[in-house]
Amino acid sequence: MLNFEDFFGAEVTPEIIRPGAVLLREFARKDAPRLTEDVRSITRIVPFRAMQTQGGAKMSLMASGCGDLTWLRDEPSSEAAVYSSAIPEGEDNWPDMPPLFLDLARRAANAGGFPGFEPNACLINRYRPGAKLGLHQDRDERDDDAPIVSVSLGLPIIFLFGGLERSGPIARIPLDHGDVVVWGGPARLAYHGVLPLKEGFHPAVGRERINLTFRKIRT
Ligand code: MD3
Ligand code: FE
Repeated sequence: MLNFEDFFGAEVTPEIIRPGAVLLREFARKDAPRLTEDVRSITRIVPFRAMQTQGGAKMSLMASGCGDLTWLRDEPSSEAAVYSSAIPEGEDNWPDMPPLFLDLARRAANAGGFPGFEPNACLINRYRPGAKLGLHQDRDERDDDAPIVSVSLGLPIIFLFGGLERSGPIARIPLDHGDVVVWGGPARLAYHGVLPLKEGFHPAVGRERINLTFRKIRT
């Protein structure tokens, strides 16, 4: 069931970018300070690490994560991608998803028209000035029925949103602190990326942008 207050509450009006892609401007603004604190607690346990592309190239963003399972691509791998329940150092598991993460992801998915979303992983990307993310598809969750919910914190960035083929036209969408986007249905496998982060300083987050992506990974 769609939640009436999430959909029609005074706080946000959902903007449909394209079928399946719903922008909830400032949806996470109120929760941003606690979300940022939770990110800092997680990255004290699992520090941000440099990641690599499928081709083994070093990426400019750094990543951490939490949940049952999360993304690991910080080593060259013959596999397209690796999800592991163990942190790279071994021994311990990834930190649990903080209750606020889960709650926010569920509320956002609901407001975006994807009720019943139960993410089991959250990838945390960190961009410092100059960091970018090339056009790609997210295919590694092995569950295309579930949407991805993304939350932007800190410095603003220009998000690139293409179609199902790399060669198609690409929309530029500015994303700012507290903006949430739900990507599901026909938008789930669209090509996307971000332009290099511009220099700046955000009062709550500092000289960086943090992006949370909530995912349901089929194990
Ligand atoms: C559209 N992250 O981690 S979030 C990623 O800003 C990733 O860090 C970007 O792309 C970032 O894979 C973009 C927005 C996003 C996430 C997943 C999508 C947009 C998407 C999946 C399908 C279509
Ligand atoms: Fe992606």
